[in-house]
Amino acid sequence: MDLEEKLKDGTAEIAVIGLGYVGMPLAVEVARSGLRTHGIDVNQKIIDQINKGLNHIKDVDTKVVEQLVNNGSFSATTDFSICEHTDVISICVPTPLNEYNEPDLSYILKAGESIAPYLRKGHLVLLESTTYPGTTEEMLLPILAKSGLLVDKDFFLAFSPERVDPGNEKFSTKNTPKVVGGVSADSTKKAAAFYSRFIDNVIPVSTSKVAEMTKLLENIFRCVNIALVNELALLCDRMDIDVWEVVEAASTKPFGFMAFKPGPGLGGHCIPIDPFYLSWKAREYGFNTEFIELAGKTNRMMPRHVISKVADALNKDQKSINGSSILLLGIAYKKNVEDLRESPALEIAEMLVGKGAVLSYHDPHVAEFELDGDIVKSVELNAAVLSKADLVVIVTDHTDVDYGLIAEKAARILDTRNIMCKYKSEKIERL
Ligand code: SAJ
Repeated sequence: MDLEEKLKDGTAEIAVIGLGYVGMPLAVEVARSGLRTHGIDVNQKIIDQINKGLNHIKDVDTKVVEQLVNNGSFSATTDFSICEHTDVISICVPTPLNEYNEPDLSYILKAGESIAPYLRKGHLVLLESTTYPGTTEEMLLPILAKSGLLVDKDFFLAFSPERVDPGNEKFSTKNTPKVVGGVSADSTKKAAAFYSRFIDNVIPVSTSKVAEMTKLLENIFRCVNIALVNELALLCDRMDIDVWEVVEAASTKPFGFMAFKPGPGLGGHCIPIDPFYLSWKAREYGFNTEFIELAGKTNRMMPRHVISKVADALNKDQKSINGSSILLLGIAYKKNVEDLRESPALEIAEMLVGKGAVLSYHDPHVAEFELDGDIVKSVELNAAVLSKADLVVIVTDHTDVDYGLIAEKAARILDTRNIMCKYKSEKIERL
């Protein structure tokens, strides 16, 4: 039977490679739609946890994982040979930058090499990892073709960008529209049929390159607009204009404007990284992506700007950073997540310690982290801790924090997220 028929009668089996913040929600949604799903990951600990019905991804409901594992719809393994018994293989592995700030496709290529020996007639292979246009067709397809099978004749291949927003309670894998573009029309059709089984709205596009570029536009749009408002924050600081009030006022425009907020810098493993996949590829075409480079430079300036604001705030109390006790509020890269990757708070912490601050932090989502080789643990947020601090620096605006207590007990506050906008007090400084 061909894939569409197996999808219709629910006998299709799916492999999801990479069980992180993209692969795990995807695998759970596929299994919930009634298709037998096999998670594949190189991390044996994750595999063992899942097979006990446990879950390591915050945005996934552990009860659902337990149910799916118990009823046999979902299981995990490190063994790629399971691909031989599946009809669809989805690759959701990381696409980081290497130490030269260049794309590191090693995880994608390794996944392709691991699949190729088990590729068989009728297989649909999907790449979901954010990457530069051309990766699916120019890098992954040749590896799969080593099997001797031919695309379209034997197997199908498409790219479909993930659109997972960590911590977003409104949009999940199921109700977020899904763009899909194949290396051929038939591949697009097969991929659209697969996703339509468990995603409400599937958007086919003409090629895998269009789908790859679509994702990059989405993330570059965010990176550039965040940089724009960060640059404005730097200028407003000099002009003594309240940038938060400016953004709020501009947000009243009912059309043609989308609000972004200044912040302490750009974190996460997508927005600071994905744009440089395109700027790297563009050089192959003799093209400089100026907006991306400038946005990167501006966003990278923000942690240092926070340090200068810390010095200004302490100065008001005739104090220096050196020797002052500073409490960082939030260390994760954005609110209500536990992820530290590329978090600007890490750079801010390092710089403050480097300048002699006596640093502590509170983050309800991050119990500890490594700072200059030492493990630092999150302190409890209470009156004693707050009154001991010369300055409280809000770096991540987690929802589950008692900002009233901070307003009452802290001697001075630097709020880099404007989360304390409703508290009017001389002791609250902002970006
Ligand atoms: N940030 C600002 N100002 C803003 C918005 C964000 O400073 O106005 C900062 C955040 O604090 C964070 C960084 O930018 O440090 C990135 O935040 P983000 O929410 O844009 O990025 P991610 O990586 O958590 O999630 C994004 C998704 N976000 C949204 O669409 C809202 C989406 O772009 C992608 O689906 C996802 O990255 C991905 O995997 O590419």
